[in-house]
Amino acid sequence: MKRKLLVILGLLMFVTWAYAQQDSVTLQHGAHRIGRRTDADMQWWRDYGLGQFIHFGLYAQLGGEYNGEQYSGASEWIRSWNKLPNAVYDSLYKEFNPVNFDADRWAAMAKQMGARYVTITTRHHDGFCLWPSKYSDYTIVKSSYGKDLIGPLVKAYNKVGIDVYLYYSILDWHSKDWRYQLKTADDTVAFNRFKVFVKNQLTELLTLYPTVKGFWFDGTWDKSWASPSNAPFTDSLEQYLKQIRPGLIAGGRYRVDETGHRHDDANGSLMGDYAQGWERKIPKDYAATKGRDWDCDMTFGENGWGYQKKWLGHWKTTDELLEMMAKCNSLDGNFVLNFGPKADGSFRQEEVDAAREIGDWMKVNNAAIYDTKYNGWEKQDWGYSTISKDGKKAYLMVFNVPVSGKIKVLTDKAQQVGKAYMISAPEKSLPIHPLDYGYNEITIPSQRYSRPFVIVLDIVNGKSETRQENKAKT
Ligand code: FHN
Repeated sequence: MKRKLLVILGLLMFVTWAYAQQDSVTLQHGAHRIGRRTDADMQWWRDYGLGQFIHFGLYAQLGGEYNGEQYSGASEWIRSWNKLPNAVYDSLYKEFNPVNFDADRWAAMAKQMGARYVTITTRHHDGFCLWPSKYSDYTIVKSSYGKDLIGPLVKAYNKVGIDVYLYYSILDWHSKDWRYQLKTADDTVAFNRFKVFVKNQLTELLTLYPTVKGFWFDGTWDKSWASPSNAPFTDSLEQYLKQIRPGLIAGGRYRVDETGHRHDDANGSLMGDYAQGWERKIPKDYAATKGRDWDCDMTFGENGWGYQKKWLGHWKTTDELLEMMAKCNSLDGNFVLNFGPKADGSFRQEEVDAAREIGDWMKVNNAAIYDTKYNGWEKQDWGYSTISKDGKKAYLMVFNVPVSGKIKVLTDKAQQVGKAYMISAPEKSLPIHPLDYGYNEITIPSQRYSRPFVIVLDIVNGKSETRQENKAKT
């Protein structure tokens, strides 16, 4: 009997072991960390709340049009349009001359908007470099402008306290060595040269601009880059970049593991420091974020990142953008709004206006966005909430006020609400009426609201009080 039991136990252990083996793949080039980074650089990244994205390049000269025709794709993709000869596009640099580029003005606009970091395209898919790269002859120094744009930008943004990240496309339509797919031995030889070029350029960027905080990689979906055989290179490149710049923050979009998985390795762990998959979309709930660091980059239009002469289709209003920012932050992500400057280096008026309006809102309400985190509440009808890192203040970003003028707020069981007030009038407490099941009814000052607003709840930790008459034993 005892022997039988031992055999069964042994069998059970074997099945459990075999199941566990099946569940996890042994990877040399998968994620090297499970879960979030815990260092100060990453903590600072996590606290940004709001960022600015800038897509600037030769595509701005066309603004989504060629020969009087409108390109229906994203304007920065126009080089791939079969109605536009490559040679025409590749000559645009000769006229590229952003005479109205004023780094201090760009930085001032971002600062006023409340952005704490910026990501700028150093080289988009068209291959044109906005900095004087010694590894390419297709750079801004060869244009009519004739000088570096990234350096002054980094300096100006840093001067006003904004961190700079560099967008870098691995995909390069201009390079003779870049391949979408490696079909022949020659392709492999050429692509190997391309990889050296990428490494050189990334090293060069970190060397030329030592205050840069990290990279936002793009274009890594190609069969060449995403091939399992590229796993050792992408892995060692990330490690190399982090050696030359300790604390560097690299998005999770560019590595591939030896099984061909991108973003997440074959075991479902994120390769990189934050998830880069939330492009023009926002996770529907906290579970969808998998508890990771992430940011969402968002366009004003439905798609299109570079300058577009005609704003066709739907373009987001300031209130819509504020709501997206609130939602992202309530789910522990940063919100990054994209701008597409015109070829002369100025911004279109709609973008300037939106930046100013967002900034006006941020001036009053930024405590709900900066240095806050996911507060564990379920989504509620009135809007979105965040909580301060010490857990003492919950911020309710109210987008919907019911006709009753009262909102019902469901807090966590362990959170007792001490006081509620409008962020703009902290001295005036709002009436709170505790309800059963953890709800508090808060009366909103009766007035016409032209923008969403923030209510602060002072949180007193402890069990929430339930009124005696409600303690029925049901
Ligand atoms: O193809 C690009 C696109 O042009 C733009 O740069 C965006 C920004 O997130 N990234 C790529 C698409 O994922």
